[in-house]
Amino acid sequence: MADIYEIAAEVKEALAEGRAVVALESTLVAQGLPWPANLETAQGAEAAVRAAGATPATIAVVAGRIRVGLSALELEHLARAGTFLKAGRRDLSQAVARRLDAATTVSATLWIARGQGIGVMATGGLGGVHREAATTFDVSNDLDELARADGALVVCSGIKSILDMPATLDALETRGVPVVGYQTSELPAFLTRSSGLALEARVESADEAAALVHAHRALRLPAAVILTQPVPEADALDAGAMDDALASALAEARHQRISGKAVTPFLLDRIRQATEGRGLRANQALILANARLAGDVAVALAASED
Ligand code: PSU
Ligand code: MN
Repeated sequence: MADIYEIAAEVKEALAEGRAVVALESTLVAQGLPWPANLETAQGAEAAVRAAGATPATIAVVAGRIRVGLSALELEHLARAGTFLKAGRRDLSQAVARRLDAATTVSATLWIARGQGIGVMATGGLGGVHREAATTFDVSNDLDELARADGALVVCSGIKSILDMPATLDALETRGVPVVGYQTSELPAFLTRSSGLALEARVESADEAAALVHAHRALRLPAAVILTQPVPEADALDAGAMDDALASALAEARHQRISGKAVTPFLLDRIRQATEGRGLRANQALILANARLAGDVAVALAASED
């Protein structure tokens, strides 16, 4: 079973030399965004990590091998094929045993990254408590993995606003996961900038973020640290458009009895259609900005952990 993992040469080298590496998840490529915007975004996220001076490691399962860092051709295959399963942490064993192709969610990506000594990852919006979780029990596996990620840093634009944001914020508190605003005192709301929910921690710079993560690690606290920045202003969806699109998407999901892990991709797709591409632009822009910020903090962390 030694060859379950395949680590890209540049990632291996960067890790061996103690240089900054940023893990990128692949569910947003395979399930979260449509072709060809998904490939553009995946390439753009890698470029943003490089521009910060860090090495990107996009994580996915290809024919049952866990890949940390994909070639340009493999990245294109992931984006184009349309056949990759969506794998949370619990789906990894089956993907490996049956030699499947699978994209990894935040929970699976975090697990794999940490196993390789990669302590920083970027995504779009976190999974969390769904709006009807009181009856469906639909709570993303992301939350449990975030609770036990040993000081990994996850950079995002808050919790996907298709979810119950206040409940998710509370669930993160229960699990001891710090949620830190990057130049904001409010939880960003994924495609829109503000949720109206106050955050208790805030940093102004990548260096300050790195210092907070450093302290969290020195304390050996078991949870991840979430660093959250609002979608860039120019690309943000306005709150009214988002609310309307979301209300009809939720009604349709209920009507069609969409359940389990199909819920998130379904809702994102409907919102994109209802907002005529503005939702897509916002989603792409925030992913690129998060990759850049993750790169900046990873570089600052690598310097401080020398
Ligand atoms: N961010 C995006 N789009 C996405 C996701 C994040 O901009 O599609 C993915 C992440 O992989 C996250 C997953 O882990 O959605 C959550 O899915 P679920 O609610 O089924 O746990
Ligand atoms: Mn779910």
